Amino acid sequence: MTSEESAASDRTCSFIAVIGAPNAGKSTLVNAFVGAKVSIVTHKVQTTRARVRGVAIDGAAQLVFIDTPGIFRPRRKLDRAMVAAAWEGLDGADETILLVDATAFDGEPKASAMKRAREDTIAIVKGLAERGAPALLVVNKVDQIDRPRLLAVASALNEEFSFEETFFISAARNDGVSELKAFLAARAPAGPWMYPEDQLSDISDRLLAAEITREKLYLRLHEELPYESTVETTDWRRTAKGELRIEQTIFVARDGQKPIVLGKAGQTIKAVSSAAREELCQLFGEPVHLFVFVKVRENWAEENARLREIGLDPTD
Ligand SMILES: Nc1nc2c(ncn2[C@@H]2O[C@H](COP(=O)(O)OP(=O)(O)OP(=O)(O)O)[C@@H](O)[C@H]2O)c(=O)[nH]1
Ligand SMILES: [Mg+2]
Repeated sequence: MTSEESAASDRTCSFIAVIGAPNAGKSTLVNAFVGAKVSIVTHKVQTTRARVRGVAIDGAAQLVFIDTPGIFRPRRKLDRAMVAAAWEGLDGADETILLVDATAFDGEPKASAMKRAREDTIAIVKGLAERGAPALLVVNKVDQIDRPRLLAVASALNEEFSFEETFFISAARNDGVSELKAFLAARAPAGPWMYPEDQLSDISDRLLAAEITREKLYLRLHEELPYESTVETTDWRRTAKGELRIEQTIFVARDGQKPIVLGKAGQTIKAVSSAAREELCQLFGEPVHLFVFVKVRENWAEENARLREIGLDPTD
């Protein structure tokens, strides 16, 4: 046996599903594990819409993290497909992490968003109990709350479900993430690596490019508008000079939303596309020509083709 073959035979590989209520910090955590941005992050709930795999290596272990959409009470076909995608993330996973935003459990809920995050989390814990699957409790955003209150959050949740272990982290500050990663690596089952060593995610460049534009859009739009919009990469080619040229379309649900996305004298769309272009240039390491259009498509959130385009499986 060559040394390379013996190294390969020692390898372990683990699939780790990361679930939780919207805005818990799941995508931030998966990015922190991978050490690169594979999934977009915003302060708004329901940012992630489909499952994204992020791949990290820790010694002999390859850890495949499955970032999932937040689990909440769904309304539209889009929402139902998102929640289904999150629960399906558990299928075939070796580990399940329930990520909880500690701030949502701190004291009496002050805002309706906190109340919703709590209710969503408790519903997920019940869902885990029904499945009878083991899970790890990871309490996030420890930078926001002091230790005794964090312990109270963890013990309250452990009363609802007997988690295998409890961890306290700050995904955004990369605090406690490497310890959690080492724990997962130590438990990874023996087996070959599922992805080539240099692959960081399973998302296509076309989809990642659309997601980056959606992130910039989410950061600029207010209230319901982000949830009522979607972004697709509609064209991807090399110019005669060999430069990367990308066309994207933002779909909104109503006529009145188009002028908001465009902004006064096109300022909003210009700011969105220039922020997206800048990030795409960095990501691909070359200049990118990006053209972003806006279209009204009333029922896009009910259309199978739109959902498939963003990596979802419309089940009904
Ligand atoms: N203070 C603090 N904020 C955090 C931490 N981790 C994530 N956040 C913030 O929480 C917000 C939500 O983060 P995301 O990673 O998008 O959360 P998510 O769970 O993927 O959200 P959905 O995709 O909408 O379900 C962002 O504003 C993050 O910057 C943390 O450790 N501390
Ligand atoms: Mg997310």
